[in-house]
Amino acid sequence: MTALENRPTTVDFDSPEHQARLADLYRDFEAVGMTPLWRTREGLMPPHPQPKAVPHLWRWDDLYALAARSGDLVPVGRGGERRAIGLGNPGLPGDPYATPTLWAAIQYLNPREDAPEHRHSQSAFRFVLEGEGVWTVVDGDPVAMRRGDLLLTPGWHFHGHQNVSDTPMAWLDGLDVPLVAAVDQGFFEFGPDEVRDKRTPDRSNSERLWGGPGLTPVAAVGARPQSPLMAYRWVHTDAALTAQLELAAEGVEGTLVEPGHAAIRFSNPTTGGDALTTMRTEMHRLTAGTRTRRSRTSASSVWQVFTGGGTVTMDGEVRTLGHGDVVAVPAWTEFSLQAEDGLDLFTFSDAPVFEKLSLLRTQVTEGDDA
Ligand code: GTQ
Ligand code: FE2
Repeated sequence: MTALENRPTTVDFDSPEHQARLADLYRDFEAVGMTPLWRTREGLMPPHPQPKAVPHLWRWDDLYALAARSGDLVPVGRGGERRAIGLGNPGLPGDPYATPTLWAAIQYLNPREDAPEHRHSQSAFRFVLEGEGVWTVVDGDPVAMRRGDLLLTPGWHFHGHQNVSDTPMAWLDGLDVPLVAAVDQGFFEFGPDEVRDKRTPDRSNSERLWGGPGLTPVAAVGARPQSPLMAYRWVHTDAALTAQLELAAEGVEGTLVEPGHAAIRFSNPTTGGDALTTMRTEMHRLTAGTRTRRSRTSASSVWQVFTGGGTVTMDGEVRTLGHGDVVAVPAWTEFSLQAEDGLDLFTFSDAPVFEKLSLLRTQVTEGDDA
């Protein structure tokens, strides 16, 4: 007799005998590491993202004051490598991560202090809210760090930082640390203990080679996954944003610039795509009184106010924004910005990862509930 023929034609699912056999089955599933989908589907396949991370805001005054205190108390050296303090999302307790994919930290260097060279598979950038006097040396190329600049350290490039000035300097670091950890792709190597190149040029070699607008060196033609340009200077960013707003105000057709909202993306000059493979970096400018439409995206992001003030609304909750404040925006959070006077913001996100995987979704919700 086959098992099929042996099967009862009617099953009484409520019978104590059936319930006992079912309990045995679930126990035996567990013993061999099997999990039935019918008992877990809603956790595994929710209708939309349900992040553990929560919308959160850190005040610059708190970040800077605490970083400065660590400057008095904690040396920088081999092992710890950096005086960088990660911003931990309260929805991700135990992990110093701003979102499940993004590390955001304030890094602080005292006058005449060096942070030793190393390299890692994680990609990094620095955004400078204020100050100057530090050069970050990327694969032997000293790159000046000044207010409003974005400096790249793509994955596996050696880098160390040196403060050659008589004042401390602090900046925002962004890395893909949590993403790389989650997928077991972390590699790390020490470099020389001393930063190798003590020169402090105004322009890095990477800018001399790649810094002409739309000008590709013919000897280096060809797509590269990561940007070969290590510095995006505030004079250029500022001029581009100003020009966008002027064009929009003049009513010039075909610019696609939204009135009152200019934005630039820091791009890889060899492809036109994102400067880094795992993180999107942008600068936004809202004119006084401008409010962005409410929207959500499956990317998670971090924002830092560069200049000006206003408010951010996340899932209906309004928070004021001031100089240097940092905001974490989890996936699928309904988000909008409002400028009071003018508002310049730097932002980074994990969007390029999900774009490449055909997972990225974005939705304008403004009007849905109006
Ligand atoms: O500056 O090299 O915030 O390696 C975290 C890890 C900064 C850095 C961080 C790092 C760095
Ligand atoms: Fe590093």
